[in-house]
Amino acid sequence: MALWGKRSDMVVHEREPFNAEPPRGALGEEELTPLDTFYVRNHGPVPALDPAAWRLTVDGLVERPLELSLDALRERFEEAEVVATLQCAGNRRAGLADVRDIPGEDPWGPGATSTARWSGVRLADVLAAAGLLPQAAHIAFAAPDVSTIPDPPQPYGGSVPVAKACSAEVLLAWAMNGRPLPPVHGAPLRVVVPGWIGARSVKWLQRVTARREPSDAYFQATAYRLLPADADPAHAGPGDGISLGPIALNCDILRPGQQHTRLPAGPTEVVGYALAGDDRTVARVDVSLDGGLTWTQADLAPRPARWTWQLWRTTVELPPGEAEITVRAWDSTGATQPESPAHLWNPKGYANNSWARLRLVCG
Ligand code: MTE
Ligand code: MO
Repeated sequence: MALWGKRSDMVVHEREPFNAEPPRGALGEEELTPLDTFYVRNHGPVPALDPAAWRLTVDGLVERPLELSLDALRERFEEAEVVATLQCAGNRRAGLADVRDIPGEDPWGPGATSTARWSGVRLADVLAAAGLLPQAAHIAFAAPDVSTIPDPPQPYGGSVPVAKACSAEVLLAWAMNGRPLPPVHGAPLRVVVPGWIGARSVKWLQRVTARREPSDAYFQATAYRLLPADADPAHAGPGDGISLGPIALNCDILRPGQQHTRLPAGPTEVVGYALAGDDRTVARVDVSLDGGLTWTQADLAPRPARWTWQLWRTTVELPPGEAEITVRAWDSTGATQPESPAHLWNPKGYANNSWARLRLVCG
């Protein structure tokens, strides 16, 4: 059965709250991810908000607190559009869970990554209208959905530093791929923070608060932080670990589809994505058939827009027997991805950007 308007072959990690990613192959078809294919990451039930009664509060370190209806947002501010890829910090967690168990977190594959054309207004314009005060260093976002996993249950929220919040690319979006924002993606209004972990793109936005400090919402202060490998996440408190912000350089293989697929030996087309965080770009994608001893370069498609992933493709000659395709990307600073998930393992399973590997049986 199609849930929340999604395609029937979504990999559903949880039904309530709904969490699902598209199957690998589905992502590589198009540069913009269709609405029925775009991944969904929810920490609590989807709130039912009445768009007519809904208001956005803008408060904190501003000269003029605002309360804006959707009509007021549309009338007072210039409409803006950004094509951007969202990626969850839990993307590819399955590769970390293979190294060591990660209790309580879903084993996402490479599909917690999707790209859309977002439209709405610039957060910078709304903050300017409210008169952002110079003491403001962080912009916090609050939403009404509540996650019952932490004890006590916690409403969703997060923040980004003022410099990112006031950049031209950060939107308050009411549309996705030219369609009204679907309820499961945050209707009536969500934040879109291109280049940063998906967790900062707060859905069902109700309040924007300018602060001196980052948000103290659970999902900013305690979750989405990189704990040391020997930490016990059940006892992690606010401020422990490293706060995740800009996403890490990453790539994965989207076709041929599944691990351990049987394929004829010989020339085979391999397709995947690569994505660099924040102000970096993907410079090169390398492919290896010998576990990384020697590499050839994949053809990198032009980046569809400033804040998006890039698809890449190459043809490899698969030998008979067992084969393993290994892929890594390089970014515009000359950095590349770490080889092994074993060295990245962390108790909540975030930010797995180790080399992508696909094992096949050929012949
Ligand atoms: N916003 C709210 N209010 N509640 C949430 O659970 N999940 C976050 C973010 N915004 C979340 C949220 C996370 S972790 C991610 S990765 C993205 O939304 C996912 O956006 P999507 O479901 O539209 O793909
Ligand atoms: Mo996420």
